[in-house]
Amino acid sequence: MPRPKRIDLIGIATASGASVRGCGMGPEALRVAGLAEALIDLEHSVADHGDLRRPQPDISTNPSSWRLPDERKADVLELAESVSNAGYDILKAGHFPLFLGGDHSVAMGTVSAVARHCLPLQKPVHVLWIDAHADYNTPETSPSGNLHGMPLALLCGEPGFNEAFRGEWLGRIDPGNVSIFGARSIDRDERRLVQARGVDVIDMRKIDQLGVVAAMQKVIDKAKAVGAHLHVSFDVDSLDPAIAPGGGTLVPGGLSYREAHLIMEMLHDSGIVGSLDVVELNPFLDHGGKSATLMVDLVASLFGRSIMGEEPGPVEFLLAEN
Ligand code: 4U7
Ligand code: MN
Ligand code: MN
Ligand code: MN
Repeated sequence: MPRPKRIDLIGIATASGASVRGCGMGPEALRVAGLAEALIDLEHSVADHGDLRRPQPDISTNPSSWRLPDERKADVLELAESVSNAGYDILKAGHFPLFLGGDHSVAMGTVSAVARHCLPLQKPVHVLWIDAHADYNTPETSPSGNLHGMPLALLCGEPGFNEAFRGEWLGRIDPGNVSIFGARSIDRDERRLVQARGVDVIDMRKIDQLGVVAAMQKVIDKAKAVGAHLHVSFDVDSLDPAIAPGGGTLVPGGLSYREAHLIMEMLHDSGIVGSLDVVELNPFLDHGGKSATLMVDLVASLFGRSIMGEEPGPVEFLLAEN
């Protein structure tokens, strides 16, 4: 039986990296859907730090629309810095940080926190990016200018980000230690970049062909082989829109209900997940809390909830059967 964890929740209530507003309400929707209660029910202890302070109000220079991406950049960077510092403190205290987004630009801060924490410990960091998108655009390749499509490129040290993006808060990861899981929408120049850097992209076709168990087991084995801290960044749009309509950048053909639960169960059994983001949940677009409730159930699976209340045999055994 794995030991109970001390899990620290921290909300980053922002949509500044996205073109669609509403995911700033994500942290509260996850709380209302019973996130802390689900974790406590699994015998973990939970501390909720509340939401980090928003740097600026959501006012637009053009009252009829959301502000332009450039006008939102300062918010994204201020938040990235405070997320990185808050996450670093949680990790240093030996707790498990559970970051509640917010749009996916918040991962500039969350992954930085993990990278900064692990660097002096000489512990490699593996990032598992569960997403319909690759989020590997740079300001030069991005078709939209939205920063939620760029966090991995920044974290992997891609050129094209100006000095505004640098600072003590920024941690670095190796693109060879990134696995993108569930992708089905990658922009042309973005695809060239991930290919050139050797990022491991487990797209939906691979998942369909290999099966989700073999596909996820490869990621876990790769991270385990180097003794990595596994950071999981879960974008709600990785899920099929039919089961998770609460997102601003939905793409058909996503992970099914059972596939998503199974990968979370496998991640739990791996014992190597050290931090988690739940991002891009948009309660304004959700249908009656459906996506928020599903996300809470998926997080519960990652923290040990199982149908029979016990661990099944190792997944290696299931694979060895034929
Ligand atoms: B998300 C996009 F062009 N690639 O860069 C972009 F398709 O965090 C979408 O994964 C990015 O939801 C989606 O704007 C970011 C677009
Ligand atoms: Mn994303
Ligand atoms: Mn996405
Ligand atoms: Mn999105």
